[in-house]
Amino acid sequence: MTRVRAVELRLVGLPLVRPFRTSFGVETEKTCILARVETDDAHGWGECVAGVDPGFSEEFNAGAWLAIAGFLAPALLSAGDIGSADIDRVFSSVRGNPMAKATLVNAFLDAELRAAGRSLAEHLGAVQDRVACGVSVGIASSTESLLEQVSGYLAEGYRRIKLKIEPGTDIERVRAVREANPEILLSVDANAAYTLADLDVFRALDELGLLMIEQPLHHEDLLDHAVLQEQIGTDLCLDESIGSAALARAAIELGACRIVNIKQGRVGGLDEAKRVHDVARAADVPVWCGGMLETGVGRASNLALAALPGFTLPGDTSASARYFTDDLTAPFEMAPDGTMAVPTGPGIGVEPRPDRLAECTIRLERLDEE
Ligand code: NPG
Repeated sequence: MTRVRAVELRLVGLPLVRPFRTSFGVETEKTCILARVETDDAHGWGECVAGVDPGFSEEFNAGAWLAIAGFLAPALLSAGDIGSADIDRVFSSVRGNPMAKATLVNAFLDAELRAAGRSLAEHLGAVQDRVACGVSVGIASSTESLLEQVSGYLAEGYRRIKLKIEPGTDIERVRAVREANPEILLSVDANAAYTLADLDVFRALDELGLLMIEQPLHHEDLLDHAVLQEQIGTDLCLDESIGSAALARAAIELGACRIVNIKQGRVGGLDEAKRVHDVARAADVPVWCGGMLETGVGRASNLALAALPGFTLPGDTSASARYFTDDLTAPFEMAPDGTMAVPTGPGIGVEPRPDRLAECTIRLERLDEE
């Protein structure tokens, strides 16, 4: 049990090595909120996975900042002596806002684990010390450029290629990648850009030996996903639809997916992510760790999560160099066999480098105990 004395919020911006285009927009810079929580015993870091605009989810940086500074941080600062198991109760007066909540939930957990000298991986129940890495390839300007990017990533050792698709930029592109690489683990991610009226597209994709089709339909359409899953052989995977362990249970029981993408930031933090893992595992549904172009702070948490036993598919846990020329932390590197080491130090096991952090900071606000 410990007391939170201060919460420091920053907005940081890091240029991406190449623009990342999805069916909902293009990003050229990673801009996110980082929180540093100070307790009586230690400090801890949390990264918010919200983006600049509400394209992927309802949450976005400016809104998440208000939710944290206006409600969540004050609740934490006035909570008295607490442990990470109490955080759901401390935040119970704020509905939704899982990305904003995850920022502080994870930062508090990091501080608690640092104080206890325990790693996040150990806390979550990790069973591996290295995890298999995949890479997510944004919508390219041409098929040639896509093929070139894919070959580059395969040469680096990535074990699974995920292609972003959108209506009109799908079957032909995916087929070209499959024909050039008949044996690789290949998946596609639509970020909810289709409807059941696009059944022909899914039937065509179904012929391409894909590992999964991720989030084809609107995030609220669990029933339509179940209908689609019945029509095709390829496993559906859900991402945006899985906002909590309860939703994971509903999606699995409805037959809306056969694979779950777990993003700790999307479900309200690391402990809820573990509960999503447990629900899926109990139903024999494989999971993998999604990514949100995180800096080293979020990446460290993702790697610990991806080391749990149910994570049997390669995650979007790519090397720092896939995103940034200079990460906030020491760079995460992938071995030529396509695996990355799970951090072993206390808490998330990494720390932003002060000089790089200062360089990337756009906005800073400190909230102290009253
Ligand atoms: O490697 O971190 C990564 C990116 C993986 O494709 C990826 N993320 O829809 O899952 C997604 C997508 C994303 C990125 C979504 C950023 C929202 C923001």
